[in-house]
Amino acid sequence: MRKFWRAWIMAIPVAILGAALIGCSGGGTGSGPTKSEGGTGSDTGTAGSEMKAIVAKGKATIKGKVTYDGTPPEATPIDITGKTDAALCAKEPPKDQRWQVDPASKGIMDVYVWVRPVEKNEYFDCSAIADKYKGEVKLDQPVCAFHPHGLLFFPEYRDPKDGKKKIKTGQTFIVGNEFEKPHNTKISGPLGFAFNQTIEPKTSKTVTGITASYDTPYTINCTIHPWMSAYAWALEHPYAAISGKDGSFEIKDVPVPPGGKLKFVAWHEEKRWVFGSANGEAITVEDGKTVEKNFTLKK
Ligand SMILES: [Cu+2]
Repeated sequence: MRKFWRAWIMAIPVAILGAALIGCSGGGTGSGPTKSEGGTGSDTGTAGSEMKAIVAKGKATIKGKVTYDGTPPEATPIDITGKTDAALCAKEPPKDQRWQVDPASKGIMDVYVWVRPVEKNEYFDCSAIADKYKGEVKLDQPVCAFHPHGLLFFPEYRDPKDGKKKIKTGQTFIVGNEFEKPHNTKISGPLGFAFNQTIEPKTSKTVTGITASYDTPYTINCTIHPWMSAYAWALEHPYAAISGKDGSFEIKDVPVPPGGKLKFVAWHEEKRWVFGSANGEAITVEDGKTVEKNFTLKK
């Protein structure tokens, strides 16, 4: 199972991962500027309404599995004949990563799941846990594909004293290049975010200015090797996960609001919103309990 924190594990050296922390991450094959996902406008639409921190009544776990409905598609090789660095890139033959389905389990990898409060003016108070996420999230390019293909960020959280303000967690995003040739990483994201820089061989760069959004992912490409793609979601809390090879995911320590109602959201790079919109669908959680949330997708 690849959890939320897969990315953290690679990047955050030690402390954080010992206990059952919560994770975050996001991914896709997009090209060109990231467009709005047709979300809720909640990222910017809070002006005027007071933001309320949820007073949690315990912690729940949400786990489940995303499986392919029908005969799983095979990962299609991408023909890079004649493309820049084709011979070197062939060390890791590129494949279309939009549908990564495990033939045995039919599990779908790199589906993003997270929770959000029912009301747009509500938020989770992450002030007590934010420190755990201070480390690095690293995106590697050992050959001509991004590793991992999907990332989650927890860059900032809402100020418990004034929910309209966001406080940085201190998490940093590093793009590395272990390949013997340059990559040129192009990232677009929420609020017109743009990063477009060459990463020379055996070097890395820090990407700054990542902000949380329930509506818009980060789309990551390489302008030198245009088949390369990755996605990332950055959220204002860490209650998220990315499905692993067998399609399974687990979100731990989900704050239980009074009444237990939350929204469960899922996103796939080609299908986009699995439950209709960035609002997801209703889910009920209970302190100390695990909710099973299984669902299917098909092309
Ligand atoms: Cu590249």
